[in-house]
Amino acid sequence: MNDDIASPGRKLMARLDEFARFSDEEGRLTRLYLSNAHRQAAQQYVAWCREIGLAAGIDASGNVWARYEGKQPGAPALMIGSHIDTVRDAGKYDGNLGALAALAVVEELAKKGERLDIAVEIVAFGDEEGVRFPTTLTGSRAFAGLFARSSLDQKDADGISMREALTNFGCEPEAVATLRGRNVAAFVELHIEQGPVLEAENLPVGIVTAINGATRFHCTLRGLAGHAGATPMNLRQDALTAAAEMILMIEARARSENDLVATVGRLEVEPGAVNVIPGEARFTIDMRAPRDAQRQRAVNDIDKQLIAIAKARNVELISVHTHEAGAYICDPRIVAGLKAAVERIGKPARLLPSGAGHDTMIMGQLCPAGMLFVRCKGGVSHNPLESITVEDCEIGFAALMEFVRGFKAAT
Ligand code: HGY
Ligand code: MN
Ligand code: MN
Repeated sequence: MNDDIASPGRKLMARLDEFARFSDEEGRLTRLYLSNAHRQAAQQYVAWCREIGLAAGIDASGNVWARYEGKQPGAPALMIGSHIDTVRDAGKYDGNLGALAALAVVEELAKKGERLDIAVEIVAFGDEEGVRFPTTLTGSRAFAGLFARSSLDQKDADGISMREALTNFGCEPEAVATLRGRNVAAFVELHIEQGPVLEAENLPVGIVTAINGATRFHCTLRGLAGHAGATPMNLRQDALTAAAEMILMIEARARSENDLVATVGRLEVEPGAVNVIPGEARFTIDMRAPRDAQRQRAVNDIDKQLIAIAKARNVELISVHTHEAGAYICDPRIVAGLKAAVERIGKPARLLPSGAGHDTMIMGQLCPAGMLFVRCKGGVSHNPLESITVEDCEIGFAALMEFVRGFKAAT
């Protein structure tokens, strides 16, 4: 393996370390959509693009986008990239690896003065995780012309609307819905696997066949706050114990079928005093499955059982579906192209599905799309322990580079 620090894989790892300092929180990596950390990271990405002669810009939804022309100006583009927003207390590879790898690909081409039959466009999407606002995949939805204008009115935990946040970021909110990218022949995303399969089979990279669909809910339970000592158990309207029964029901429903997963990632309880019966509880549900019918059946079952438990416990339930993304079957031509590229660099080409959601599932509505996975240690992600080796980073980059060089736009 090339030990030269200038090797693209090593340089990419160094850049990922540098990029991780752009955070909204001291001592841990949290980079939310349209935050200061997002602004700093986006500006750094633009600066790195300009260093290699790319005219990069930040679009109306906060994505950074740049184009490296092919042999003929105006040629159809292969778009590569990923997201640069993160979850709270994140690892530094989820999303950022693919966004910076895309930059590294163009950097490699520019360094060699290499021009392809296609143009290469690179993108750093500003919001994929959907941590700040209830909706998610905002950057790629905007780029794919699938942005719902109503999302502009969604508010974050501080009551700031997406519209205000976009304006404060220097973007034009009303332009987001009309952002649709054009002349994109295909989209490919390099991303960490965020699961255990490649490591278990001792493989550095994999090719994604399909991406799980997802439904997110936000549930609010309103009971009656009361005295912890003076209120008999049979006269309580305890919002937290109602939430607890619902959360265990959700887990049991997900456990009842293969491939179905459900997570309650956030739970808030009011008023939160040791001697007060909780009057209000709020929690989120995230449900995923590889087949939309399977997920929809589970969502319908859970909707019904939430209502039944709320009724039995005499609490008010407000349940809102805040996000819906259908499962995406990666384009067979892209899958075949990625498989051939991995084999050309001499690595086994393992095909596997993605349990995690990605911008690719949205970009796949605009153009043929696919993904390359890189092994991550223990399959751990959405966690500061997330890590990849420089060797696997090098292999992931080489496979992406090989795909880009070999890509032919469908005529
Ligand atoms: O939640 C997901 O699947 C992705 O990491 N946003
Ligand atoms: Mn991601
Ligand atoms: Mn993620």
